[in-house]
Amino acid sequence: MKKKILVTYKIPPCGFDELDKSFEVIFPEEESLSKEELSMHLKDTVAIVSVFGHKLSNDIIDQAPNLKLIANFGVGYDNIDIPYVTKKGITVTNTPDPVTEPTAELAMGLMVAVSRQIGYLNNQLRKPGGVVTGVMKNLSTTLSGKTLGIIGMGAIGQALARRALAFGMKIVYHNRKQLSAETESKYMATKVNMETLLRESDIVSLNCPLTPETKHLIGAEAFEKMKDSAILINTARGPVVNQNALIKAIQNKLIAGAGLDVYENEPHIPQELLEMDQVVLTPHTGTATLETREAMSRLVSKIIRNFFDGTLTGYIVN
Ligand code: 8YV
Repeated sequence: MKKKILVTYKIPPCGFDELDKSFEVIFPEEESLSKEELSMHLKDTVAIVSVFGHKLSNDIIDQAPNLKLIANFGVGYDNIDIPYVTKKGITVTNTPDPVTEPTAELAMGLMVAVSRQIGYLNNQLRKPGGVVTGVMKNLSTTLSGKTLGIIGMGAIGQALARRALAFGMKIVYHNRKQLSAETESKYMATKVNMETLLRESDIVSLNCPLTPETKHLIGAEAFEKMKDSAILINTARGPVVNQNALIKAIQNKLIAGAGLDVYENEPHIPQELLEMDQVVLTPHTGTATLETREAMSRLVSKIIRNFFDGTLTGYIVN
């Protein structure tokens, strides 16, 4: 019997044909593997490819006594109960490299779209009556010369800083670790405490993982500290922000707007957000480009190959 690799959700097949012939790779025919398909294969499964947005339940893990590897298709792995699988001796990996640039690109896009009212004006123009033009109408805010506060200065935070620098922005950041002097000077970035970041930033961008420490990191208290002209950008994880507090903060004009790619209960987006002119929304598409999806597949399949031939270096998160 061949050892099985279960790809739980539809992803490009790139790279999987290079896996040793001793493996059988099971891809879903539809969007995802059904419960029945999972149960049929789990006994002989040595690796599972998991996808964000779909919790990999411990019940599935328990049905796979030979499972050695969970290769997550994505950088964030809060869809997996890491302490539980670690106790079972299962290795978990992620795919940080290919997601860095497209996620930073979307964060930059949301910053421009909210501050220059691209979303709002685009919507208005299509309505009967459209937009009234005039020199002192449709005024928005320029990013050049403004301060961007980046919370989480890992690879994605740094890729965003590089873009913001090109837009003429000043960069402050908050991060668990201090960056090297060389990295700080590359982005002309200054480490500040959370309070200073919230008070001084014109744009606050979340680029940190979701952990027990970052859950609801941005809530009512944070919005009180932010400038009333500030914009919040979230391309990280929805629960880093207290969504109800965000809605109230925008309604009460504590901040000026938001650009969001992630939500507290995905794929649900609250009606209040959908109706706000000061908000630009995308449905968790930070990495949703064809090139990125293919690169993620190539990396995930390479990780599986290297794990089983004993040459894997890096990518292990537990
Ligand atoms: C998703 C992401 O994994 O990398 C991450 O952490 O959130 C995304 O890239 C991807 O969209 C698949 O669901």
